[in-house]
Amino acid sequence: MMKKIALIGNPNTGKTSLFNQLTSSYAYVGNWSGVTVEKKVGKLKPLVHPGELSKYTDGASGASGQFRDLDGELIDLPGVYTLNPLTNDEAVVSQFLINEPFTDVLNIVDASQLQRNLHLTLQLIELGKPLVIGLNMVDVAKQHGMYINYKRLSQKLKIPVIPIIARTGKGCRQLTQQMATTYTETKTAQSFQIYYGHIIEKAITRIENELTAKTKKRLPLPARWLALQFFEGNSRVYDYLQSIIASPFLDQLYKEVQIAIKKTESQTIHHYIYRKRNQYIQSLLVDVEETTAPQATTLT
Ligand code: GDP
Ligand code: K
Ligand code: MG
Repeated sequence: MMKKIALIGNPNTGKTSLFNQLTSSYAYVGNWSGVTVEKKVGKLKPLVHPGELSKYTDGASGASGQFRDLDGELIDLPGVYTLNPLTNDEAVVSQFLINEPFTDVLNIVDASQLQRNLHLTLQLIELGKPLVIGLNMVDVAKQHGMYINYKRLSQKLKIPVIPIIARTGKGCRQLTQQMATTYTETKTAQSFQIYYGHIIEKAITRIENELTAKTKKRLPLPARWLALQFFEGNSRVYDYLQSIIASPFLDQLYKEVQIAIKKTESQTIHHYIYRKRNQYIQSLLVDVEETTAPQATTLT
C-alpha cells in the first residue's frame, strides 16, 4: 500500500532537513489552495538495503525483525505550535487534516525544546492516525547537557520514538524502518488519552453522540479529536462539524461549557485545555529528561 505521510512539527525543528533526507524527488511542488503557503510533496527513497537490515531492526523501538519496503509520499506541512488556526500556516495544517487523504503522521520533535513541542504531539496523538515521532536535535539537547530517555518517552506515549539528527541524516534509516512497520489506527487512538476533567469530558460525549445521531458516514477523524479542537476554538473544525450538526446546538454547547469552565476554573476553555496538556507534559518530562547519558544513546 502506498502511504501518504504528513510531516508535522513546530517551526524550526528540522522539517525541511528531514524532508530532504527522506525523499529523493518531488512528487509535487506548489501552493496550498487559497493561500501562498508552499506545498511540497516528495517521494520516499529507500534508505535500507536488505543486507544491512539486522542493524536497523531495534525491537525496543517497535520495529519487527522483518524489513518492509516503504512505498509512499511525504508531505511537508508548514511549521505550527498548535492546530488551532490563528495563522495561515495553522489553517493549512488543520484544513489538510480534515480534507486530505493521508495514512500516517510523522511528528518531528525538537529534543531541546521538548516541553513546547509536546503540545502539538498530544493533539496529533488524539488524531488517532498511525504516528511516529522523530526526536530531532538530540545533538543540541546534548550540548545543553540534556538527554531524552526516548525509550521511556515511547513507553509513556505508546508511540514509537526514534532519535535523529536531521541535519546529518543520523537515525533516518531507523525512522524509515519504523514508518514501514504497519500498525492499526485504532491502536494509536487507544494508546493514550488525557483526561480533561468532567465538564470537558461530558461535553465531548455530547458531540460524539450528536455526530452518531446525525450521520452514518465514517468520519475522517475521531469524534473526540473534532470535539476537543472545537472547544479550543478551531474554526476549521467548527466549519466541518456544522456541516453535520446544526450550528445552534454547537454554539449553545460551547456557551454552556464556557460558562462552566469560567465558573470553576476562572479561565477560558482554550487556556484550560492548554493547562491540562501542560500538566501532563510537566509530569512526563520528570520521567524522560535526564542529565546523564543513558547507555542506549548511540547517536552522538
Ligand atoms: P524547519 O523550519 O522545521 O523546516 O527546519 P529546518 O530543516 O529548516 O532546520 C532549521 C535549522 O536547524 C537549520 O539550520 C538546520 O540545519 C538545523 N537542523 C536541523 N536538524 C538539526 C539537527 O538534528 N541538529 C542540529 N544541530 N541542527 C539541525
Ligand atoms: K532556522
Ligand atoms: Mg521548513
